[in-house]
Amino acid sequence: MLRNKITGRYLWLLCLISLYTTSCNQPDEKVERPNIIFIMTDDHTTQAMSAYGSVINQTPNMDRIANSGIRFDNAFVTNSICAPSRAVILTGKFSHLNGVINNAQTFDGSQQTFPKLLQASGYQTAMVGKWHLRSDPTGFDYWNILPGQGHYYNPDFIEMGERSQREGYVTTLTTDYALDWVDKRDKEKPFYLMLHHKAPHRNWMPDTKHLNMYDDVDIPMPDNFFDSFENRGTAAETQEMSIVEDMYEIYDLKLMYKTAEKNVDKAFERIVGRLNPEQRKAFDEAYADENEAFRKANLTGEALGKWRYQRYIKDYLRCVASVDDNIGRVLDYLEANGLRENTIIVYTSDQGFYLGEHGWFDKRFMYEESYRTPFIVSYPKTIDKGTVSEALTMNIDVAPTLLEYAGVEVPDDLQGRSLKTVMNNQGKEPENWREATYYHYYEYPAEHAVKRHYGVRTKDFKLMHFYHDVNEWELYDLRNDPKEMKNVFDDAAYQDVKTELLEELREQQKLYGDSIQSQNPVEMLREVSK
Ligand code: SGN
Ligand code: CA
Repeated sequence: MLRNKITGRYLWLLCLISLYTTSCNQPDEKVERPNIIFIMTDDHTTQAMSAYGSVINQTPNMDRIANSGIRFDNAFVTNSICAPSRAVILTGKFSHLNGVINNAQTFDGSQQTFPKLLQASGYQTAMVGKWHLRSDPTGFDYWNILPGQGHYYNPDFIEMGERSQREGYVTTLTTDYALDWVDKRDKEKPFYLMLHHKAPHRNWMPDTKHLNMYDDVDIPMPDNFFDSFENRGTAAETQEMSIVEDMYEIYDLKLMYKTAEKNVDKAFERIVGRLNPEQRKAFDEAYADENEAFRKANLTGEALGKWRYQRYIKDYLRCVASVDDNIGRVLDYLEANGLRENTIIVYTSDQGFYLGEHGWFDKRFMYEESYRTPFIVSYPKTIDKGTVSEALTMNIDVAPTLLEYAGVEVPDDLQGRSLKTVMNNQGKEPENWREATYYHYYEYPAEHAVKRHYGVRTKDFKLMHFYHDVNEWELYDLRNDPKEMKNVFDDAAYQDVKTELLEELREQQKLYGDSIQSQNPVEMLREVSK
């Protein structure tokens, strides 16, 4: 009897406690919140992903993510360059508001970011790999980052403020550290992990195990590789990102032996100086025969262009292969530990990249290849397998999307829109979805000489304005000219489209609070350092 009374009271107390915790803890702890892994590469573009129909390589592990979830075919960045893209993702705000308009600026880590909001709501948070925002990461329980651009071989890492050199290949090490953290986490709480790879950023140094991949094949070349830039503006013509003219023979193309005795490129020497003797031997041997044959062949003109393209693209794809292998390790880990079902996995890049289109490497332009970014998401619990979405999205949407999935209120000042409805509804856009995306690039004068520009893109057209030391407009009909080879801004047949897009541009600038004047002229004049 007495025993029953005590049990009764105890149960009543338990009920009270549980009622209290349910109403006080936001969000409702009874609902299991998803884990989130946000994987981002540096300069990986959709043309080199089989999930997006690549004709030059296979990425089977990235396909595992896409096939088990959703692929966004119209995912764009707001400013196609590294640090700005990262700041946009963290804050959900355009560059002119988050303070990082180019790679030279330091991210103010005291501002609101979505990892901070996740952390405050009870998530364990970690950031591993390339960070590139100059200030230390904030909002993470654990961080282990590459200083600046980081190195491919035996890179330094800064782990919670302590810098040391690690032995190994950067993509594998970054994955190792990320998985170690996931493994050691508090298993009672959901986690959020940012896993940021350096690869496949310039100067494309493959892991030793991939050095001979693609040795015996010819990678197809884009048909506009030898572009004459007719019917385009000054900016496309005066850029310095040509594979033929602007790539360094030693640093980029690994022609170590061409001028080895007299003129070894100093930057490259410093980088290969990090390799241990075994790595160095594998590296040197991998290129030796081809370099020798190249030296004897004395190629010129188109033949030289083709050779340079093959050397570039193969190294780029070899770096991608390592990313893909390591994504496979992450997926295997999640599957082996029963975490696949309740983990949202995002795979994206800080922007797209040119793989020889227009004869280019690098990014920065609002032209399709560097404007579009890969964006695939898997969350088996609510996203149907094999979904494809045409919805126009931007990287400002990452923050609100992940906050909403985590059950955290999305602050009003975020400029992006949550993609949760799109994802949970077979990729379909709600009726009031945006009809255009907005872009603004500022880093000029700077490396690669891509002029400042801003613009809007609808599903069918793109309008761009290049400014600062030029004043030129470009308009492309993406339905009939998807490779953007002909500017139709002054074409009489497009006058109505032009008027509409100019109006759209004004609306977008109003919506996001941007204008050419929003830049800080003093900051703009600072030399952009590497
Ligand atoms: C380095 C590269 C550039 C590249 C920028 C920005 N040059 O400066 O080719 O555009 O990074 O890249 S290098 O000689 O140092 O390799 S970003 O992805 O970090 O924005
Ligand atoms: Ca980048």
